[in-house]
Amino acid sequence: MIAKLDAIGEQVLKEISAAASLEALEQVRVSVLGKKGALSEVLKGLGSVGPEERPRIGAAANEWKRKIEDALEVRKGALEAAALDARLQSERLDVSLPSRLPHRGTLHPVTQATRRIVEILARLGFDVMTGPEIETEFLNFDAVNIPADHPARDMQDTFFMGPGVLLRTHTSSVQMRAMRSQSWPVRILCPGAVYRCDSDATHSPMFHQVEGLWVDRGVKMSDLKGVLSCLARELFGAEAKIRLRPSYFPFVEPGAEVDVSCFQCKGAPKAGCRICKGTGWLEILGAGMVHPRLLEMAGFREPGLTGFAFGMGVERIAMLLHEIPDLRLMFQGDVRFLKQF
Ligand code: 2U9
Repeated sequence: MIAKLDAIGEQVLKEISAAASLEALEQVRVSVLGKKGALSEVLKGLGSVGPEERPRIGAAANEWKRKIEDALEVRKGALEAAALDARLQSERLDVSLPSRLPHRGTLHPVTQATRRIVEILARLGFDVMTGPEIETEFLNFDAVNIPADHPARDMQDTFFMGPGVLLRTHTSSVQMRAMRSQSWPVRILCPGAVYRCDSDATHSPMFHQVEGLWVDRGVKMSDLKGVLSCLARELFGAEAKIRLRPSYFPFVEPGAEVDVSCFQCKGAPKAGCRICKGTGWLEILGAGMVHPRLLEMAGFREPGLTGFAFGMGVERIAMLLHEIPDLRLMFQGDVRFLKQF
């Protein structure tokens, strides 16, 4: 019986060291130590052995059981370590690979154009002022010479928020706030969003303006022309010229629409020019000498005080600068469009 035990033991130790996986090892364990395992079967036959033999055989069986359990434990540890090694190898990371760069945003063309206009005019001494987008009807209309029932109110379809309160239709209200809260001279720029109930290929219910105002003793139309030519040259190139065409804006008298020479045609208008449509000129803003009624509304009564003002739509300027064909592209937030600027 001892010889049988030894044969089983030796065989099992070989099988243990040959087991190539944890599952195979478990099968070996069950085949020898399980209820119907080889060692258990031998021990079941112990009853037929004489009492003097039994302790010796029992001790030998226990000895083999212990040896087998130790061998199983050692092999299990080795197989687990090998499995861990294989996993680490397969999940190996190359920590020296460069990381993915975060997507870099760009400034919206309207923001870029606003900043450029402000930067140019700030060099001429204009200070930037901002004000509320929700405005009183008084400051948006009455105080800038657009009284109730005046046809000019129809030029700007208005979003009313409540009686006497509206979304500003221009930043003129900020210019008026500035004049009413400070003394002359005033030399300011008012950039910001404005709202008009209007929407098609060339109009948006929200757009951006930059308005400028210079009030001092003896400010003349020629000062206006000088400031605007400088702005045009800086924005559109050193050869850019401007021209003024008489026009009506309630805030100014006289008023003018201002054109810049086409930067594509460069002084020699071409019939098929896609930018100026062959006219040689591009309308960029409106301007004029501040209406005496506005100076009065601001409480500026000093004799000899005059001023000029101008206003422009920034989307229009950005569209001209970048040859953007449709205003609506400005408001769609399409990254494929925005990342071009
Ligand atoms: C005060 C005094 C004068 C602002 C002015 C314009 C002419 C003008 C338009 C251009 C295109 C608006 O964006 S647009 O639709 N603006 O033509 N704006 S003079 O004059 C002022 C404003 C406030 C106190």
